[in-house]
Amino acid sequence: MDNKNNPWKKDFPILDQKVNDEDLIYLDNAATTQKPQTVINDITDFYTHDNANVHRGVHTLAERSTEQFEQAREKIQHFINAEHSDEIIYTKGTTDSLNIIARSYGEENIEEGDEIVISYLEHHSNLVPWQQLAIKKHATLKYIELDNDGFVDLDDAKKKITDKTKIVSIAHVSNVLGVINPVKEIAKLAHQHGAVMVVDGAQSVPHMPVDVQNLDCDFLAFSGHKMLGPTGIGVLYGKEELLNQMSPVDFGGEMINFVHLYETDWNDLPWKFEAGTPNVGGAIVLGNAVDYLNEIGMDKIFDYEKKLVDYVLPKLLDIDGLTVYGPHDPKKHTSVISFNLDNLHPHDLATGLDMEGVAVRAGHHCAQPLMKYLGVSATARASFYFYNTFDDADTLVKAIIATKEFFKNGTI
Ligand code: 7TS
Repeated sequence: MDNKNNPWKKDFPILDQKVNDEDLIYLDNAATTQKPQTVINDITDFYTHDNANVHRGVHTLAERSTEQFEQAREKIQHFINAEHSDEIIYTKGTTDSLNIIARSYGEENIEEGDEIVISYLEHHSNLVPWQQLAIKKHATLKYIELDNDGFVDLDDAKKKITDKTKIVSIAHVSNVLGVINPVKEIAKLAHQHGAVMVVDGAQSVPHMPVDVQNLDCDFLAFSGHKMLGPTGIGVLYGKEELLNQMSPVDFGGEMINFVHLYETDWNDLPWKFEAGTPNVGGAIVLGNAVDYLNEIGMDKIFDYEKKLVDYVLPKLLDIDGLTVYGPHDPKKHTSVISFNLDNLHPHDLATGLDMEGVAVRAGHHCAQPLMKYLGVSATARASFYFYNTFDDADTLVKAIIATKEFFKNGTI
């Protein structure tokens, strides 16, 4: 499929530009995705016609914005197949969502000697909150090993999750290795031992159908900006029964039912967890981004990205001196692909690619323990989305080869 046959690329105006005199090829979608014109227009439309604070005015604009804000919540509910709309809490993003779980459920349920189980491939935002909770509560933080392909290893999960385990928290899709972890099976294990299952969906929800009832996870965290929406808006899904038992972590307006002089009654879900003026425009526009994704269909997005990986991964593996991390079988690899070129720092590789117009990320990808586990200090990473074409994949391969040639006599 060439650029002309990808029906979606043209919807993203930012992609139609030159970088260093070359066509921009944006392959940093795991960091953040670009926005289609319709979503960009929705931001302007909201602030041009409907902007008002929510849940507190009887005037027409306040009613309009409140209605759209709550409609967006229902769109997100259906998108991840949550049972109730009050299980969808607006947050700032995945990091915020995970911190809320740690500060509320974690603080209330973890005691000395309890275990929290994560894995070696977690993003810092699904690691540091649990690490700090474990330190504070004198609990034990345990790491599940990865198998040879980089998947969270189920056999090791069976050993690490015990009757002392209270919380298990795992990335659905790794932002470095591109693996889809067996979170449904791990949730089952967690539940057999009476623990709750948290899924970090930052890299899965934008790319594949995610059904929280099917996964039977207790919590799911994800970010709007990685799925065509604006920055500063994200979602915390939690099972209603658990959220109802949990205390809010932020206090102020919106999250109260009645404030007495010396005590306060909390508001109902989901507002109990949404103190202060929320990101009204962000939430509404995220709902519109969900509409755009639904119009294509998440199955179709997943299948298209699979075809891109089928096409590009063997070509990358063929480049002499290039090490690709994660599975080498394209069927096991999602569209996040990390690699290193022999004798070249990944920052130099990424700078070389930028000279060819190709945007990739280089660094530790907020996963320093994983870098240590892999025995590297950093990697370069190309991450595709459905608006990337097979031509983009070819350009990446050519640009890596060109960069290799450029640096062949060393970097100094
Ligand atoms: N979890 C995973 C698996 C992620 O990939 C990220 C962001 C986060 C959590 C945090 O999301 P945030 O929206 O709250 O920042 N990952 C990346 C990345 O790979 N490059 O930049 C951000």
